[in-house]
Amino acid sequence: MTWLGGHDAVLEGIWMWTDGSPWDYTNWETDKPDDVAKEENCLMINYDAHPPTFWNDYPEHNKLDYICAKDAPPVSLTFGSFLYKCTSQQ
Ligand SMILES: [Ca+2]
Ligand SMILES: [Ca+2]
Repeated sequence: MTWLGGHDAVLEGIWMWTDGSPWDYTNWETDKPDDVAKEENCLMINYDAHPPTFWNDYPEHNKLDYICAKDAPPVSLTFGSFLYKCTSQQ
């Protein structure tokens, strides 16, 4: 399970990126986001969905690996090379 930099912590149901990028793409699993117990405000990927690239909202008190984005180059690259993994478990 891995954090991406998305959240709806400011206003429930309004998702945004922590770096201010436009929220112009989503890849939610079919029944997500579901805000279980009204405490799921952060965007998680790489969990037991099929495929694991689907997104889920998840409570922010969980400590997970995370991914940060680098500036995109002017050419289109694959998902894996577009993202940069900053660190391992905190
Ligand atoms: Ca939420
Ligand atoms: Ca959820």
